[in-house]
Amino acid sequence: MISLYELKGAGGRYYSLFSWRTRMALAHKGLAFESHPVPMSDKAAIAFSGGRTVPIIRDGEVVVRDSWKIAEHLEAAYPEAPSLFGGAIGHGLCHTFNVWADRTLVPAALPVVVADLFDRIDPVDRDFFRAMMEGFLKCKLEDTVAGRDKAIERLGRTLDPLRAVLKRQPFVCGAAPAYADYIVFSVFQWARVGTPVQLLAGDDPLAAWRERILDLHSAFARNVPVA
Ligand SMILES: N[C@@H](CCC(=O)N[C@@H](CS)C(=O)NCC(=O)O)C(=O)O
Repeated sequence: MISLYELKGAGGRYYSLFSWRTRMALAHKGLAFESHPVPMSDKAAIAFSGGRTVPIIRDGEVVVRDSWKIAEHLEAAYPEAPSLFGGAIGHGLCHTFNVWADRTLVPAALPVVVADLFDRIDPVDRDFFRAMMEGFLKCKLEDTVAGRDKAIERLGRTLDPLRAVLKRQPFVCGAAPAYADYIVFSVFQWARVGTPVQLLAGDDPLAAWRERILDLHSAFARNVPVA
């Protein structure tokens, strides 16, 4: 069975944004996995990977770190299972989309989620998490609360092209979901696990899409501890 190393949250929460991409990719491929939650500050626990971040998978003898590389590994190693990319062009386009999401969507969501998420991480990680996030944000975690409404507006504008797409087709990838859907979903699931703040209005096409993703693979992502 594949082992997935991911972040350990309080109350059994799985709060690693990038690991949600891997979780959904594994579910999409129909691959069983065993979760190994590790505190964010425990770098010794993941030293075998040669890096300092999760997700990491161990698939037999193979260790792969980085959610994008893991998706590529799963697509290459399990070609008979449902495709994540839909061929070579889809693979290249999805890589572009992954970089866009990491550089645009994730930073736009961070100030919305981070203060509440702090209360839901493993308590042993408090100092580590605060130092890292305050380094990214260049402000105290608590200062993000006052600016949250503006940050939600900014995130909404970032999501606007996706909203337009989802008015015309049910999934980011078209008629059926695949990895690009999970890239976007990872941000919403991170928010769902990390904060009670609602990012979307009920009539937003993105809200209906999120419900469709939550229903996938026997409601795999719906039935987890949330904020
Ligand atoms: N590009 C990497 C990013 C991974 C990443 O930043 N993971 C976070 C958790 S979601 C992490 O392990 N952070 C711990 C740290 O930076 O020390 C990927 O896609 O896997």
